[in-house]
Amino acid sequence: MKRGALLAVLPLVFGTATLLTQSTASTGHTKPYGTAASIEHTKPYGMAGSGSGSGSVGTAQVESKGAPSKSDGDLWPSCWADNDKLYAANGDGKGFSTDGDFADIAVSEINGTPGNLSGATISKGDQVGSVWSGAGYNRKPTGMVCVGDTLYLAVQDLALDFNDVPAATILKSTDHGKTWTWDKAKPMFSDHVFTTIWFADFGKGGALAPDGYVYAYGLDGNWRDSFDDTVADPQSVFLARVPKNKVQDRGAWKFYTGTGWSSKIADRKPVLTDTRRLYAQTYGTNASNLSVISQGGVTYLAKQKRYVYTSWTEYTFEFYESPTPWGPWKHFMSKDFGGYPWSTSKYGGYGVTIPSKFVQPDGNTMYIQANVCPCGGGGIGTSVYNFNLRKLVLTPSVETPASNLPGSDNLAVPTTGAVAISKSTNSGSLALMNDSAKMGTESDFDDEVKGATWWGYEWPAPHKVNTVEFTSGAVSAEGGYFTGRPRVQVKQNGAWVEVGSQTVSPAYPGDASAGANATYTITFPVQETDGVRVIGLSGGTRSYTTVSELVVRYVSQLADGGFEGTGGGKPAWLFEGTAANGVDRGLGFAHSGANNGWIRCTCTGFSDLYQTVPVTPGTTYTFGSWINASANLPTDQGRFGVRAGTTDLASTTFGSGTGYVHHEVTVKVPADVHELTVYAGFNGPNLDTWLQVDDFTVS
Ligand SMILES: [Ca+2]
Ligand SMILES: [Ca+2]
Ligand SMILES: [Ca+2]
Repeated sequence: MKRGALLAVLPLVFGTATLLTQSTASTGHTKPYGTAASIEHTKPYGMAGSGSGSGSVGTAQVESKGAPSKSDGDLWPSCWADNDKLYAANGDGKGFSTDGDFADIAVSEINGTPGNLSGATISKGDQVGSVWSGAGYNRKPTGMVCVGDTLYLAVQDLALDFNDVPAATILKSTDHGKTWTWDKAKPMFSDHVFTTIWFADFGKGGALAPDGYVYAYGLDGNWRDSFDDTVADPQSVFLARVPKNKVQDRGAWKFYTGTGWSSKIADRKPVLTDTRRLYAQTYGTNASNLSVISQGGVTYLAKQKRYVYTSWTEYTFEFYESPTPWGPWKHFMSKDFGGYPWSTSKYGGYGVTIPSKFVQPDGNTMYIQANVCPCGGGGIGTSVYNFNLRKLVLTPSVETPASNLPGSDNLAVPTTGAVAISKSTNSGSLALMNDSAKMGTESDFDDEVKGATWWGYEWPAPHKVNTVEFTSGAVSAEGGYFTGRPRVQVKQNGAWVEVGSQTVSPAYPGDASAGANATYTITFPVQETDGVRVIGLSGGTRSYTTVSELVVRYVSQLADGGFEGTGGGKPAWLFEGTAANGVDRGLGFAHSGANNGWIRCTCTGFSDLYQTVPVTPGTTYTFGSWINASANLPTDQGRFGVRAGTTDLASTTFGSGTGYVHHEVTVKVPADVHELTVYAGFNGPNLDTWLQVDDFTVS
């Protein structure tokens, strides 16, 4: 379908009874789909209006678990020095010399590649920072940057209960991390302002830096959501920069003001604010109502010309991208590992970073470092308390128009580049969604008392789609089904939008009787999109849904041929001419079901309802419709037919009748024609004339 044609939308018209009859039975004013807006705010991509411009992230795939290294500790901010070694600092652990002593902070030198790492602890404890705030606080590493072979390390005071960050400073090493120097008289940052600091990672020695500055990101208050709200939860990221040879000179720092740079820290304005709250309520007793801006990292991906900020919450990774260090930052992924307990095959983590050293030559494949503390709520055996890497693949978006032709192909098979997405995944894998088998079950039970639940796909490039076949997994009283009806949304310019004129077959019961491993086919008007998902309210006493297969197709079909579709978006049927037009809903005028389309006027000229249908060249199709024409329609002035562009391929005429009459035409699609337009209308006799139409078919 041409997207331009969709602009000539036919608004859904309710309460048309007064036009067609004298009846006042106008029950159609209730918006049939008011739930759509109420769910919008829970969509994962909460940055409204964020476009997926060329070069932005198209799909993101992150492993549900990492690979351990022989090391001990957490946080691990790192940098890649000119000597080709990776340096990283850990909190509360021995570092890479696991036969050494425990330290509250340590620095290690790391060699090797993901899966084959080795290293040694080179400094620790009082060699690496001061505690400024007295008893009740620890020193924690939050950021590291290599300027050539000079290392800088940001160290903060963190309350022992992890809920307060009053001070931070920056250490320097010119001997590859063995010894560190800093002003021991006072911290560079205090009063909870800019006290969680990390640096933009510009690759080996900072070689990819755009200028002569070191860029430093900072949070106020705490390093993540303050569970006890001792201090404000961070919801904004601030940015500063300093000439790379003056990193420890606090007076040389300048803070981003939204339009420029100021020496006054009070002038700083956020480069990113995200006020979303995740896991507003959980069934368990673990942390809830989590803010999403946390101590992470920013890594520059030179091939993609993108900055990626890796944030996280207790249960999720929250990733953002930007073309510059100062924005605009756009949220592109919420990877939800579910509430606790986690398992050894699925866990998230904190202190999330992408070490530039392990960005692969393709520019898309990289590794995430994240940790899980045995002190946390992850559950027995789920501690990941070492330098731990998992693969992340960020595939840039491709903005070439969709070119797929109608057919029987499943557009969700992995070879199309489809990446499965969901609210969360209980097992850690979504592989069963597109393995062509409608058996087994995956659930998004995740301990959240959640509203929206979804299963879908994203592609790097747009596809035309008009059918989704959703097959459930296991069902119980706890969940496994949608309350109400699952609906289809598609991604447009990075935001999820509702699709109009959806029909579900068989009818979805909206409760547990929807059944296990049962397939529901949702059809809708052709959408050109780089993402599609089935979304709805999660059912059961533990509010989750299940899936065993989700197929996406672009097929030769009419959308909403019976006018029974739901959804607040663009309708399937378009209109041309001067007559009034709309849909009768529940007025008793339908040929079948509750609704029918209509046109009516006292006018001249041709008016019709029409729809463009994807077809295959050389194939023969039969189009049908049931039409009821009013008494004033002269013989042969009604017309039902099929055209290619403006060329009529086949049509049949009719005049007034005494009820619904079936009309049918058969056409063979000419070469190189991939869409036909089916229509029903009349030449107005300048007398009050109407058509009721229903049950369009194509076969
Ligand atoms: Ca809080
Ligand atoms: Ca499957
Ligand atoms: Ca109908």
